[in-house]
Parts: sequence; C-alpha cells; structure tokens
Amino acid sequence: MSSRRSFIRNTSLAAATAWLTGSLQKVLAKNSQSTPYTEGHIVVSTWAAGINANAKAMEILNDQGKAVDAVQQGVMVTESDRTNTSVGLSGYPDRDGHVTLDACIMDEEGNAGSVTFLEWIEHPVAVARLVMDRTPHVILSGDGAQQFALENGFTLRKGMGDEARKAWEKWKQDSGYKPVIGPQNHDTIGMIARTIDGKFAGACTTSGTAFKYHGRVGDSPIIGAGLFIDPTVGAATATGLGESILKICGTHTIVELMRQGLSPQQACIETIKRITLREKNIKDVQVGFIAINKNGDIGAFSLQSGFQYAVATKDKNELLNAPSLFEGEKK
Ligand code: SD4
Repeated sequence: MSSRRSFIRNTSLAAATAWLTGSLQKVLAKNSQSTPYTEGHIVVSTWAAGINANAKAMEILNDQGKAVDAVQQGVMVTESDRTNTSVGLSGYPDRDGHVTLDACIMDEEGNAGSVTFLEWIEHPVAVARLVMDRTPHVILSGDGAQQFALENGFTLRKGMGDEARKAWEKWKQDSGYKPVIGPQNHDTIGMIARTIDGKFAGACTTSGTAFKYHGRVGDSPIIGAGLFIDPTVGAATATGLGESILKICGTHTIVELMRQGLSPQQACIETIKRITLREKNIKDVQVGFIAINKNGDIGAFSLQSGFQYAVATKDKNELLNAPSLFEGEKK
C-alpha cells in the first residue's frame, strides 16, 4: 500500500484535509491550464467509447445539424454498443438482475430532459429528449418513463447482455448480495459540445453502477450532477461514483465556478477538491469531470488516475489522459 494511502487512512480527517489541500495546490500548479481550441466545433466525451460517439456528433455538426441532435446521436452510438457494460442494454444489471438505465440531455437554451430507472429501452437518451421536447416535465422515471417511451413509438428489448449476465452470476456467488461501489468499471458516456457559433449541448447516459440496489439512481440523469449547461457560460459532465457527484452537485458547481472566472480546468480541479473534503474513503472513489467554456477552453480532471476523455475538433478526434489528484492509483 502506498504511503499516501496509509497516511490518509491513519490520520484524522482534519489532517488529511490539510494534506489534500497541499497536494491539490501542487496539482493545480501543474495542471491548471485548460486546453484552448478556438476554431470550429468541439465535442468532448468521457472515456474511450467517446471516440466513436464524437465522430458521429461531429458528422452531424459538420452537416449544419443542431448541437442537441449531435450529442443525442453521438451517445446513441455508445448505447447501441453491445461491448459496453456501463451504457445501454448490455450494461451490468442491478443486484436483482434488472438493467436499469439513466440518461439526460440539455440543449443550447438550457432546456433539459431526463429518464431514470428505465428498463428495456435501447436508447434512454432519445426518451430523455422527448421528455424535454414534448412534456412539461424534466424527469420521468421507471414504469412511467417506459410507458411514455412506448406511447412515443419505442419498443421493448428484453434480455441482458451475455457478458453482463456472466458477471452478475459470478457476483451473486462471490458478493453475499452486497453491492460494493468501488473505483473500477466506470465507462459511462457524458458528452458536451460547443458549436462554432458558441452554442452548447450535452448528454449523459449509463446503466449505472454495477449490482446496485434495485431502484438506485445515480448522478448521470440528474441535471446539475451528471450534466449541466448554462448557455451563457459553458458545459460540464461527469463520470464515476454517482453518490459522490450528487452530494456536491458536481457539474453545476463546475459551471458556476466558470461563471466566476475559473478556467474549465481550474473549475474541474476545484470541484474534485470539494469531493475530497466530503468523502472519508477517498481512495475508494473515482470521479472524472470534463468541461468546456464559451472560448472553447477544455478542462478534464479526475480523482484517481486512469480517466480518459475524447476530444474532437476541426482536424482531430483523440483520446487523452486526464490529470488526476492521485497518480498511479487504480482507476
Ligand atoms: C453512476 N456515474 O451511476 C454513474 C456511473 C459511471 O462510468 O459514471 N460509470 O453513478
């Protein structure tokens, strides 16, 4: 075990907090520059699956499509990817064997739609879009969300992915039916876009934490936690342990910090810092944030190392390693 880990474990919260603050100052000094991309459309997504999703989103933007259509179509690529066990119907189930999906979307005016705890629908983000466009509400949940989807032409696709079923069967034998939420296996897609004319949109979609309690909803479909856009300021989205993100309204915090003048990178770091001040077992938590502002400056930061994000601009679509507070820890 690293000395840093044992230090955190064995000291009082106050001492650990002081240590973390010092550590953060060093990290800030090293990583506080946002990456500037001033020209053209920009699409940024969490994790490696973001590459294919970004490519689709860029295609739509380059075809004069709207930012909200670009992010929706972009993350739908990941929702349909049968190899992804964190997003869509091939995702890991909850502890009772239900794959329950969470998703949300926001457009250039700050309108929002969301679905939580939705079963057997391939594209929860598309349902979230209709909640935004066709209802007076922001969130529909569970059976009600499914009923709304069916009324709007979606069909049920029952079943579980093969890999997810195998993992669940193994988990049932090994776990004593107790969910353990750790830093691994986070591959949720959050996507944010800024168009050439300064408009934002974002989407976030997930099957949530593996083997969670039935009924658990994470940060991803919650506006201000998993995704937030202020049309006059910028956009942010999140991945990782939803409980930690929810407790500090992670993406809303980032956008508000950008409003106060912080760069996207500084805002992501400061928001990670808030999590360190809240969580007792910080080494067991992974959270990653990405953010973008009006100028097209991009920020990305995570608690543990291993968080990757995909950035698509005029000439490139590349996967980057985000700087993190803790280096060399498991993701
Ligand atoms: C959740 N934030 O449900 C999601 C999990 C996640 O990559 O990001 N996985 O808590």
